[in-house]
Amino acid sequence: MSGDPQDHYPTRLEHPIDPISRIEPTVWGQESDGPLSERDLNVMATDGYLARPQTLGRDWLVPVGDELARIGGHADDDDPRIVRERQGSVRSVFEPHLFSDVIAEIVGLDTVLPVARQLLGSDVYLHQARVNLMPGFTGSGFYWHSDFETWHAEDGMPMMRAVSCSIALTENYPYNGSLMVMPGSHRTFYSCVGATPDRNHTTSLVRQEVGVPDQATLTAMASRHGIDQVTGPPGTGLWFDCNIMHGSGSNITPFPRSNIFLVFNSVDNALCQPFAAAEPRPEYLAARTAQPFSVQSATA
Ligand code: 6CS
Ligand code: FE
Repeated sequence: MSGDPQDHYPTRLEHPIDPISRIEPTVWGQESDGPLSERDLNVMATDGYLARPQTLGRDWLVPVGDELARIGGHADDDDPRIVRERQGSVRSVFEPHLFSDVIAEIVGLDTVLPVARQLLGSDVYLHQARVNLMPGFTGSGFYWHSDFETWHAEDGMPMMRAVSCSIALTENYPYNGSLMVMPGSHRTFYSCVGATPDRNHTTSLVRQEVGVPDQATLTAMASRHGIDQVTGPPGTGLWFDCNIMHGSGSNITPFPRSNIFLVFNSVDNALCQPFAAAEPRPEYLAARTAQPFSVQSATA
């Protein structure tokens, strides 16, 4: 489409191409712009992720846990924002901030919104928000992927200027499906082979099959970057760059793993037409209005 930005990160191709070096910085702001220290900013720039304990203080954990149980328990089957596991349990609920005042309030906390603004060096808005409920015994994981690959291909996100904040509501052990990341992988874009099927999002949120690197590429990436597993107590906020390679295993333990997952995008990185899909995904997966997020807009 004329006027749309150039595609620096071609993907969903017929044939493999070499990895592409990232153009944009990971950290756009400075120490004086917000709560993160110089050291935090350096960790984020180098590793592509940063864990911050007490993103949600102790007082929040019980009310938020109750809220998630309520959201999961009242899931309406006709609502496309509810994504279920194949065996029926609720896996993800999108746009929870629009029907839960508690979740909307969390987005505006001093430990959340100013961090997003500092990392992206601008006003931000919510590109996507969800709660992920990985129950004990039956929770299934997420295969290796870069979020940006999907947001670029299917949502038309032009640049790498987005960051996710995953707030743990339960203890993340090494054995209950906690997140695995490849530190430093965010500085390279690994194009994927295979065209996007129509209405891909109706299956990809349970099991992603296109937009994932092949096994040889993942093997090379893992030997180059290594794999870190992110564990921690409830309330921990994990910030991770939009392009970091990550995934999680399934959860056969009795211990559930649930989190609130907020994706912030810079208002200067508004979506355009998808780069590798016929139609943009629905608004509840990818907001198309880049209005700066403010605490008032959350509670209005
Ligand atoms: O679809 C999304 O927006 C996110 N979910 C998955 C399973 N993969 C890509 C991206 O992280
Ligand atoms: Fe992801």
